[in-house]
Amino acid sequence: MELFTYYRSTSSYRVRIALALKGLDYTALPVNLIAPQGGEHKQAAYLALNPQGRVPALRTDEGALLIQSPAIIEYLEERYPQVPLLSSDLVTRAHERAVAALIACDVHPLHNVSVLNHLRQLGHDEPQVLQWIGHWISQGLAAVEQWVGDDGYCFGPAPGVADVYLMPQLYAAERFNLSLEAYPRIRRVAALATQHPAFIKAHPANQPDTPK
Ligand SMILES: N[C@@H](CCC(=O)N[C@@H](CS)C(=O)NCC(=O)O)C(=O)O
Repeated sequence: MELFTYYRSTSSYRVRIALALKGLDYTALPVNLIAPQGGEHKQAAYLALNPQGRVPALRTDEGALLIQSPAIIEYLEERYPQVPLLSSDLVTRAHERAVAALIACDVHPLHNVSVLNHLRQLGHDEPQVLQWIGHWISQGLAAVEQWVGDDGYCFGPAPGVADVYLMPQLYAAERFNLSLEAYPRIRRVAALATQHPAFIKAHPANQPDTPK
């Protein structure tokens, strides 16, 4: 498989964690979102693959090109079920998917690069942009804190899809200097995941395009 990825992209990071948890090999094809001559994701070569001009995109072993991290992660779950990322219990699966949707639909899109640039174009200064980011991330994490379980990862002893979405969101929170003090359950999950080899492998600090 080939993954079009950017080291700091939280959507790419989700897919990297899912691949690593499942022990799947892939070639990383970095797409520089902040190249000085203009982001590579907006150039014709990449737009021909993904007309939305965003990362990640995954080329499967069979040559299909997939976009949108939730669709890619579901594909991986169905195609490579050996290490499941969803519980066998239907209600727990719904809880896990709720965390994924909360982050992917209600938090991350509000602090995506293009959304922040649009705020700047509308005249908002950096403190206002940071306040916007902090508002939405904090609101989302406060809800996740109430939703996850009392021990282990988000929903039990093994990492699953909720953790796949949560850890990149925490990376974004850290990037924007947001405190996790108010979220003890989330901090417990983070303490476990930061020691897990799959999460370490997928981390933005450990990618081929990470600035040295
Ligand atoms: N819903 C998409 C979001 C993808 C997305 O927004 N990716 C960001 C990086 S995390 C991106 O490519 N941003 C470029 C831009 O907004 O111009 C997914 O989950 O794959």
